[in-house]
Amino acid sequence: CTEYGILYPQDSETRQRVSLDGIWNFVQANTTKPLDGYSEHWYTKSLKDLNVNVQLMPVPASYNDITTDWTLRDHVGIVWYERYFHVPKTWSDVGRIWLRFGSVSYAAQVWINGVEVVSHQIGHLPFLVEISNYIYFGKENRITVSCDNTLLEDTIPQGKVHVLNSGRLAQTYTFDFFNYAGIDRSVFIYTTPFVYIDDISVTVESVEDSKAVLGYDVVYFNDDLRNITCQVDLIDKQGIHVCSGDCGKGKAQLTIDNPNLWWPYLMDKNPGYLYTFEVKLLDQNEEVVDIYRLPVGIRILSWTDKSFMINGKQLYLHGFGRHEDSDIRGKGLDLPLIIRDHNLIRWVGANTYRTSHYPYAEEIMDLADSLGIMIIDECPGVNIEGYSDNLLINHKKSLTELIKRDKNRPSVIMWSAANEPRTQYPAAKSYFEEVIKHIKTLDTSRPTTIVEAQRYTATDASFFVDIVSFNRYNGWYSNAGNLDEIASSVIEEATNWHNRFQKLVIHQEYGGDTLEGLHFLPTFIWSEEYQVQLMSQHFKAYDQLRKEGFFIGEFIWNFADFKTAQDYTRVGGNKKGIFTRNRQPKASAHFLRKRYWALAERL
Ligand code: GCB
Repeated sequence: CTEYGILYPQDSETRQRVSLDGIWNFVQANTTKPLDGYSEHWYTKSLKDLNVNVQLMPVPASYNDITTDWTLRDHVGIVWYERYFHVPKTWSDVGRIWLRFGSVSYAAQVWINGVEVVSHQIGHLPFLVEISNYIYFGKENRITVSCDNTLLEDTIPQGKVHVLNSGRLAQTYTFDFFNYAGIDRSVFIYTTPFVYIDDISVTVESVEDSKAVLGYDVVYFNDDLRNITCQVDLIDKQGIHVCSGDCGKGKAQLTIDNPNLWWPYLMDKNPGYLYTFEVKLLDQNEEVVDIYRLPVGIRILSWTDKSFMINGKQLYLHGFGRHEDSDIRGKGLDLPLIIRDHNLIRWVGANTYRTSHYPYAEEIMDLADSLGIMIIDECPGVNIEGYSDNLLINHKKSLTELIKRDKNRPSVIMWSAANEPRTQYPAAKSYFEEVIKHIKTLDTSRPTTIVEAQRYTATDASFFVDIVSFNRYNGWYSNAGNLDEIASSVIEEATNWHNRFQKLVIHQEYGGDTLEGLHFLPTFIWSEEYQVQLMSQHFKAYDQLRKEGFFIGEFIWNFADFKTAQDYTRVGGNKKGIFTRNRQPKASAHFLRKRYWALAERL
């Protein structure tokens, strides 16, 4: 399915969508024969007609925390999902019918009425397929999905599977967040006409002297060889037409006078200004054959080794690393949660976050676009090690799919190729040279980064990126309890990263676990007081570093507490959040709020 564009399904005059979200049938299978479901061809019949335990499972959601059964929470291997649906009769002659998953973690295989239609690997990324030829009209359809959460040495991310003495499989991985799995984002079926808009790319070529130039490229399919013209119209927030152009014949441009620029939150009274980029296919009679409306923001990024600018204005990034994570639904898309999160992000005064450590749901990215929150967009390459050709292929694939999905988003200001890869090994150098080169073949309008955990002397990977990022937990993993060592260590390390690589530098992760309600005077680790003190020592360092110009960002780890694998270093999960897992503030959230709002006033 990688040959297709991956535009989000949309209702319009020419398109209709039906959600397949809801309660599905679900079976936990064995990973090998018998009862893995493949050898028994479970996709050819209803799961309910099999002699297996069929459970109810919500979609979207991770399946792990829905039941009371720890063997499902810790399951390794295959599970099966199934549901039935009807298609409106009117769809029999509208054109094409598509099936699109926002993501299935980790690998999926999909059947419609017993016929395999698509398979996909790598979680957190959408995939689609045309299913027109497999759909019944006037009778029920069955969709069956097998989902495999196994992580191996060449999957992105990597993991290892062990056989325990009991014969049960156990998955291990080196990252700490819980390996949630399942159909964790929305599923749609939708229509397009036969002749349809497949992909749209919009870039901002220049913004100067009250003029902006947009570059664009529209790909459409016209296999019935009708005489089609393609037209784009830019429409502002008030619905006023701004300008038009032709499309479908390769790259073209639009010039906009006095554009309303897209500004980040707190840099303008109206952050996140979005135009509508309306693409139309018209037949000889000027009738609309297909129409797609893409929100676009006009903003341009530029950078040197001393500054990072948006629309010519200096940026200082202040925010968090986050996770898609919450009680019960795991990494499942949850609209109340994502709105609450973005209310909290604005309450704290953050202007940026990193989608640590994988691409977030498109509905989340839409919020960032429209609220003016900047995003460091990370692919699922977390803790990469054991560099192999297959791993590189999968890593590049994850970036291709991520960039295809997010290329038009004004909120995305940087691509993160990896978090904490083991860059101390010699093979890492050529591997990451390739990875960064690959990103540059897909997009040169945004800077790249690799979030490093090695010492600046131990890695060469950051020579290939535009912006150097490092994670360091002073006062926690190093020098726990020694608050007075923090400021000087941070200043020294950030300066050394800059001196070695001659690039902009961001401190992407710092922090300490904090149990809500635990208090100690004088301050002691794990208490709310300690988290605040640890932050204030970092702020001293950042205020000093900012004077140097090269230091452009501070990110506390983490926005909220999150679930981890079972481990004696984690009491009920990772507690480095400034918010609890159910999104209430710790003392640190109030403290961070003072700083972030003050930073915004200084910009
Ligand atoms: C890190 C990782 C992050 C962990 C964090 C921690 O360096 O990048 O994924 O959650 O440390 O709290 O250990």
